[in-house]
Amino acid sequence: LRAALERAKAGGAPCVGQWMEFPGYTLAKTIAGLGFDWVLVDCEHGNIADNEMYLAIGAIASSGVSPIVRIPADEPWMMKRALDAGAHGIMIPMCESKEQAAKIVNAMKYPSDRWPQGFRGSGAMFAPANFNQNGVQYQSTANDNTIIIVQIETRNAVENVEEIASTDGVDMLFIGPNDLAASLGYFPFDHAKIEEVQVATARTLKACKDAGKYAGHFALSAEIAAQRSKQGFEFMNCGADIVAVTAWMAGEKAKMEAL
Ligand code: 3PY
Repeated sequence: LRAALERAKAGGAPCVGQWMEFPGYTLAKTIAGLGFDWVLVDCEHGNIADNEMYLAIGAIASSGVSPIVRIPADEPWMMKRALDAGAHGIMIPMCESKEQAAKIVNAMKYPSDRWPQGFRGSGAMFAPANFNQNGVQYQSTANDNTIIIVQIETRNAVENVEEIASTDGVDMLFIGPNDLAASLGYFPFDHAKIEEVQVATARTLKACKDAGKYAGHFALSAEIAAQRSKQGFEFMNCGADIVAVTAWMAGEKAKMEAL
């Protein structure tokens, strides 16, 4: 995942993925088989319980694609479950301060000289296989290999965004535009048209660039993803399974009705 992010940062193709809201090994395998850089398993808003998260991660990683898990909340035990299952990256919703970001980082780092405050527990039984490593290799490289993504999606987060971006160990700030719009007092789905949301978005992007961190943005189509890539974001999805299913099926239904 880091290599794909570095490619994007160097001006190459953006680091692009898809969003999974449905559970299912075969679904994860099918999406990953399309050849994205990553597939995100959404345990915040998706219908994906713990065991299904394990299955999806295995399906994605075995296709040579990076599994990322969005956990439901900033809880160290949830980070541990997703890391131990073999996630290559973890996304944490609603990060609002440098203190919170630092706590998140410490929860995801094994204690080491570099990370003396790290408190991730040893015992990743299944993660090594999802990195094509043995247990020793995994434990000695996980601190460097695992990408930590915090979401910027509230007014408080934007007010503290430079400090959050400067937090050691945070790899990426990822804008959740719907929550951000809601937090700023607007209707979520209109975010692209709202000046205040776009000002907050630009401020977040600049904070990432100034701190040398990756910048990510949620996108539900290739058109939106391309706009964000042009703006300077390195990482974005270009859809979600639930959107693909409903949009395509509704379209076919409409065509049948028009016959
Ligand atoms: C948002 O748009 O708020 C997100 O977090 C994307 O799911």
